[in-house]
Amino acid sequence: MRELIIGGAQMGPIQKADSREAVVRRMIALLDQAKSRNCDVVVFPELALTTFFPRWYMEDQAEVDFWFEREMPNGATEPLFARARDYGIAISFGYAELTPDGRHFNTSILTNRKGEIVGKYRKVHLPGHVEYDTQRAFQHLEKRYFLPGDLGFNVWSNEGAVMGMCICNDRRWPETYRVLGLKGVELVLLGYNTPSVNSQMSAEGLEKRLFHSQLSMQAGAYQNATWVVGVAKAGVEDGHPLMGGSMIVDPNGFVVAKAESEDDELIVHGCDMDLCEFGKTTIFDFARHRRIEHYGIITSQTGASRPAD
Ligand code: CDV
Repeated sequence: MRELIIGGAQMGPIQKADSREAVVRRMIALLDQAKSRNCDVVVFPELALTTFFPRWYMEDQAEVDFWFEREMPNGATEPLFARARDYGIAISFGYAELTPDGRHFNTSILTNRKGEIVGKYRKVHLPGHVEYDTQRAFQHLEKRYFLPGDLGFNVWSNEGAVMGMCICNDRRWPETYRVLGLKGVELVLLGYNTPSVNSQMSAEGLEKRLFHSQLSMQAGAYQNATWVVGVAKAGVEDGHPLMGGSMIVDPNGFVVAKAESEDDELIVHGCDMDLCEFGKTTIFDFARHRRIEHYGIITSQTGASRPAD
């Protein structure tokens, strides 16, 4: 048995006016709870330090850059790293990254129990659009503010498990989990900010949004025999509702812990990494069963082609 007690630290809304320091105080309070429940690893949401700013259309690059971190840790986040280090808890959280050479990414990091950053991931599947879209109920401008991630889907041997990360929209793509699965992942850590209503279809509301999120994570977990921890930033940010539904999914695809609120809430489960072994050595023993001679189209083609009528 290789048990890690995992905490999913769902966060309630962050308003535009909230400072990084105030948000970090909330993250530390969640870490305090995690310590009292003996957590080994705590996962925070995508863009955990700020409001989900890609909903706002901005033309002034200085205004955009306000939402980005130039280094990690930095003055605002150092207290979070210090508390995690004191507690001996590994953490993962998302933030907007501005590199020294001026590139912008939607990023997440992973630390070990000593508070050292051992892994970095930059979001690959950026949803949304580049220009203001009058057809949408609200904007989703990730394609305007971020570059697609350039680091690929990696895993790290960390604190006794093979850990990988992805971010929000990545969780809907089977390619994400399969690449991680091919690298032996046992624990996928991901955060998300998912609007409660589809900006392009008002009939797609909370129930369907929660269903799609859960469906994606359950499928990814089962088909790759891995634990998946998905953590929301939820609630109403400056009038814009984000769904909750943070959950921990086991390597059989079962949900073993789930958030009930749309606020700061810690979900906890003792996750045995050895539970991954059965699926990885039987039905999803990739070495024995995958037929790569038929999969080439997956990496050579993006859009779907249809047969001629
Ligand atoms: N932050 C996200 O990536 N959100 C998307 C929304 C736009 C669908 C998601 O996949 O949840």
